[in-house]
Amino acid sequence: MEKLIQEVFTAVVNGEAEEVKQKIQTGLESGVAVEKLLYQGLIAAMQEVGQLFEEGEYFVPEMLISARAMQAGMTILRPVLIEKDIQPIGKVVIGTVKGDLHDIGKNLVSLMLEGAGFQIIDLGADVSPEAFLEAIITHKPDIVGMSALLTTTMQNMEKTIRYLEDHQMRAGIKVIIGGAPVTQKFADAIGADGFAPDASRASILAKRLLAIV
Ligand code: B1M
Repeated sequence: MEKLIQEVFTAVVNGEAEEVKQKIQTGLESGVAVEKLLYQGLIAAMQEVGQLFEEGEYFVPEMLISARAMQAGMTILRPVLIEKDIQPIGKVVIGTVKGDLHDIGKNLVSLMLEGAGFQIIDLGADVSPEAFLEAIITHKPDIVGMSALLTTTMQNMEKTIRYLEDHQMRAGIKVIIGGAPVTQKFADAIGADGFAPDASRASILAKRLLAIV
């Protein structure tokens, strides 16, 4: 059994989506606990991928390929998790802000957050402040994530935060932001709770903000 978990881990790190699916399926059929497959297989592997990225061993393409392999495994695990009512470590509503169609980085952040054990409600790109507000009311997330790739659209992060404040929906929610033109200084200036320069550090930040080690 330990061998199978190790194989899931290795397949995710190596980005072998089909292998991950097969191993997860075999694991479930032979009675391996779904928690083990999730935490010691998929999530531990994505932590390793994040580490390899930080160390400069992996770059964005490798991280994307591993994240997709993790997602392939999740397609098999997700129904079992729902059936067993295994709770995620937190809920994140995420989107690229209004006027901005860049979603590759945001998708990678979503994948890393999912890999860390969060439930993701991905609103896509070109998300208006109104749509963020509606999603917050509907899904009651712990974290709202905003991405922007254009210097013109990063201003919409501030507009969204002000809009949430105006509608008394800012308290109790952590707002994290990122994207190529975004900086920690900008995050501080607009009153976001955190900034991450990449997907790996976004998942570390999200856990830190919810006091999950
Ligand atoms: Co656009 N584009 N683009 N583009 N594009 C840039 C951003 C640009 C820097 C290119 C350039 O001129 N050198 C430039 C912006 C200039 C500026 O504002 N200063 C630019 C421009 C000008 C434009 C258009 C205006 C071009 C035009 O039409 N005249 C137009 C705008 C459309 C719009 O959005 N309204 C446009 C369009 C497009 C495409 C549609 C063709 C395509 C997007 C496809 C898509 O996303 N589905 C595109 C692309 C691909 C790029 C570049 C080449 C690559 C962006 C990317 O995907 N990077 C980009 C140049 C560049 O960045 N080198 C460029 C890879 C991705 C993994 O990185 O998104 O930075 P990134 O995400 C990272 C981190 O930033 C961070 O983690 C991610 C992963 O590690 N991160 C977060 C991101 N979001 C986060 C959220 C977090 C935390 C971390 O918390 C929630």
